[in-house]
Amino acid sequence: MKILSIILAGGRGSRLDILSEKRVKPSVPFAGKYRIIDFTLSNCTNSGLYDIAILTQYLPFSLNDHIGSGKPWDLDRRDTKVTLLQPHNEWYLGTADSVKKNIHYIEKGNYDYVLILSGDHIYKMNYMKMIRNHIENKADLTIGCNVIEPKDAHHFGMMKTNEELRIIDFVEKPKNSDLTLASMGIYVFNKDVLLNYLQSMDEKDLDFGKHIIPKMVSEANVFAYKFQGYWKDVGTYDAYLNTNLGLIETVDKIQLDMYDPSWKIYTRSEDMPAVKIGSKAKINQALISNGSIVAGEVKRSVISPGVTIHPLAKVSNSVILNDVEIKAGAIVDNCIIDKHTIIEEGAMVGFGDDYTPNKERPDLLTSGITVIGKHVKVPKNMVIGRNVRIFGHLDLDKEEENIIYSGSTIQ
Ligand code: ADQ
Ligand code: ADP
Repeated sequence: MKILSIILAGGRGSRLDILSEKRVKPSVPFAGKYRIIDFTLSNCTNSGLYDIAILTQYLPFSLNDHIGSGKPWDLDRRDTKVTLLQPHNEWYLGTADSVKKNIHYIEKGNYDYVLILSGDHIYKMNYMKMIRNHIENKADLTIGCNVIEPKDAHHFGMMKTNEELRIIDFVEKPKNSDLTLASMGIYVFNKDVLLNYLQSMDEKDLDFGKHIIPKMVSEANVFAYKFQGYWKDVGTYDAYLNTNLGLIETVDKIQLDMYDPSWKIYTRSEDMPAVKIGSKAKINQALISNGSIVAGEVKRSVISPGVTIHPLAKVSNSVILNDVEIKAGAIVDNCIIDKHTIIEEGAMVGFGDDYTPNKERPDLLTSGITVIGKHVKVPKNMVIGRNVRIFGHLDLDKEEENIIYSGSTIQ
């Protein structure tokens, strides 16, 4: 039985604008030392699936660099491989279009089944169980699904099944729906059936959810496979911060156990020294990654590799990405700070009780999270309020008052 796993990793992740400005969403760092795609990739290899193609599109540099030869996932042996497929002349349009544009790759591999996955979610799942279920049902297509609240139905492909879990109705992102069974965007196809549909449908923006699945539901054997574990889309800052902070929960409350030796999540790690903790450091509920130095205070936060937190600096309720430096006396609360940023002495970031919604994206940043992009230098004693977004640059001369008010966006 020969199975190709295709990970769709071309999505823009536009609601994480600052974090995905220079990298695709699957490449966004997560849980200290990982990237979002590590979960899907590790699920593949933990399920015994070692033939993987990753479809990339926008900003592939960070992802290419991360995946490399695939060594951390054991994908660089003679009989295992990971291939990054990028568009040549034309951009991919819909999700199925991206697969269609690589049809030659699927054809030449002599596969029986094709597993299509998204590189955007945080979860641990044994795909082999779903593939076995697909074979038992003699299905043409099996869709991984999860139960959600009807109020969230407009984000998902929603389905109705009969008692045997055969899908009898499927609507992509319905405006109003009382259905609760949502597609996870995980598909097992019989290879020939997939190729047939890709070749015979000529929508320019060919999409699985919009075109292929509804058509197949009306004319082929399409089944649902219910996944019952933790499955999270970290596509908004709220979800990103809370899912990261959820990893710190105590054993009785934890929803995603990263310490389970039977289902390890693998990643590419740089060689870095052990974490160093200073004599006056205070650390309470935190993940601290290799190469970091903590001399100040860290509370309820996730700290990526190579971060330095100087004496008397305080970091709370935050996610701090690689190589950030937080200098003496600086305070950081309820923030997401991207790589290589420096918070100078005495600066206060995520400060005050003013939760003014962010002017640019009031729908997305109303929960007080302040987000600072890569390579920003926050000057000494500057005060930055809540719901602030700072893209990659801060023009010091203009900030005469040394204060950035809650709800501001600095491009
Ligand atoms: P969405 O989450 O809206 O719905 P979509 O934006 O189509 O999915 O992206 C799915 C995956 O494909 C993501 O991993 C994304 O990165 C990637 N992707 C998107 N466009 C791409 C392109 N042109 N080339 C390569 N990769 C691309 C889908 C289904 C719903 C289902 C949800 C579950 O359509 O039915 O409920 O996923 O999250
Ligand atoms: P991330 O913050 O996601 O880790 P990095 O900035 O570390 O991304 O970049 C990852 C890799 O991509 C590095 O090898 C870097 O040199 C390369 N890279 C980033 N941007 C570009 C670009 N515009 N052109 C070419 N390579 C790039």
